[in-house]
Amino acid sequence: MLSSLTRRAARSYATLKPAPFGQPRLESHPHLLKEGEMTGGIQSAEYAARRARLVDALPDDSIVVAAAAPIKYMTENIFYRYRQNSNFWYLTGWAEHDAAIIIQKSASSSRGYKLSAFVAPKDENEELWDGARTGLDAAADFLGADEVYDYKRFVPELQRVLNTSAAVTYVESEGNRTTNAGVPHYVQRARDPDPWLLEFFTSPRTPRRRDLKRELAKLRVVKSPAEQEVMRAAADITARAHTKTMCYVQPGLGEAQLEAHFAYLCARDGAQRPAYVPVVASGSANALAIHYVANNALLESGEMVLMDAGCEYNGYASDLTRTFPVNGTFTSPQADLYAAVLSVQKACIPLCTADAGYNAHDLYFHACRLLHAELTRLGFDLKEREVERVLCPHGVSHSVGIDLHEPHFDSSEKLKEGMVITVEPGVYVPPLPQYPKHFHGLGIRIEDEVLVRKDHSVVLTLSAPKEIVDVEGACQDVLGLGAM
Ligand SMILES: [Mn+2]
Repeated sequence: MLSSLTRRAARSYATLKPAPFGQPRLESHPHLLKEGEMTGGIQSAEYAARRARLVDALPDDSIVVAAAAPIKYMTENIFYRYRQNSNFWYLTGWAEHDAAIIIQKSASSSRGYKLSAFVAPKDENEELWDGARTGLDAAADFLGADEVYDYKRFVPELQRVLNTSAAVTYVESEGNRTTNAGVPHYVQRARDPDPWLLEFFTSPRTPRRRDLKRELAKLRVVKSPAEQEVMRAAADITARAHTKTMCYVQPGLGEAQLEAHFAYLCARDGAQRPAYVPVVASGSANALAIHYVANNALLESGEMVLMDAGCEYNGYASDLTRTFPVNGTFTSPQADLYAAVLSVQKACIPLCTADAGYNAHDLYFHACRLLHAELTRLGFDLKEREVERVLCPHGVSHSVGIDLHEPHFDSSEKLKEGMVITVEPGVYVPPLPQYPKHFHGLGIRIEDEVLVRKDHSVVLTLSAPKEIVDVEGACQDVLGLGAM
């Protein structure tokens, strides 16, 4: 049901294009959303349930602060396509920037917490430039907030709340590999934040400040049934685009063309963006670099191409790697090495169940042990742990979700029902004299996304071929599927 407010807004804007809100809504985008959904595939009620579960797990009177990501700029005033902060998205489904929430756990509230939201107000002039905003009135309804304020009031209100309460406060420590954790962007941009607020965020030991990211990681690692369905759809789009890219591959094309072809197919099927910069690595120099993303070499007959690429769909990432022959047929050393990696990958997938009792570490060591045996069979003379040190130097599993690599994934925690993880053994043979010469320069990785169930595992990326005969068949397009 729509509240009268939403209905009124929808009615008064019904004839207007663009849509009346700052993100797709059933009223304006019935092709993207169903009744009750806040974002594609996820109900408003689920967002409320996530907040309630978070609050339940925290001490009495805790405060939670989460904010939208800032716009990022490529150059002076040229912005990148906006992507919402993952945790803010998880808690709200709100797609606009200049937004934040403060959640106060409170026994006196009937739902156990009070939710204050801060969003950009409607502004005819600015909306003329930047497109529609949802505004305060509709935000109260969409977010189920107790109070909604102009985003300008966020930092002053945060100061007031922190000043008047001694409760433990959960905030996201901003920063990543390139920026040190520290003062969040909203405090940096505020007019004159109180010096103690800067201190609150920068002091390394504030007993009152705790990391929201860690708390949410515990919830995010297990996917709800609705999340599983969105992730299945994301994986489907990605797997289909991989298959079609195999149909498209031929000598003389460039890695860049495969990347573009893949990106086009994902976008056409509804994905909003690539989940990461894809690896499209042909030939030895490229495939041996795990994070090769230059993607600017020409594909030569007789080589393989390793493509690690996935889309983001309705806020969830997908992750898939296939290695396939440029001319449609593996050479016999390529096929031998491919079969070795494939047998390891297939042996690991059934272990991704709650009942098996494995964690991601165990899976990695199990995969390395199997790979050691497979490679020995192929004539490699391997020292102990040489697979881990040289031939497969990366882990074989990580958690996937809103982020491609979900934060704070504990690889020593037993796999639980509802987790989505990757299984991605690889082998990369450097041209060293101790390895059989015919394998020199071959790099192969086979990666699927797996949903963990109690007593079985579900491969979400199922439709991308991985058996040799199927991969070759797709590259030769024997079924006449066509590259589109
Ligand atoms: Mn991966």
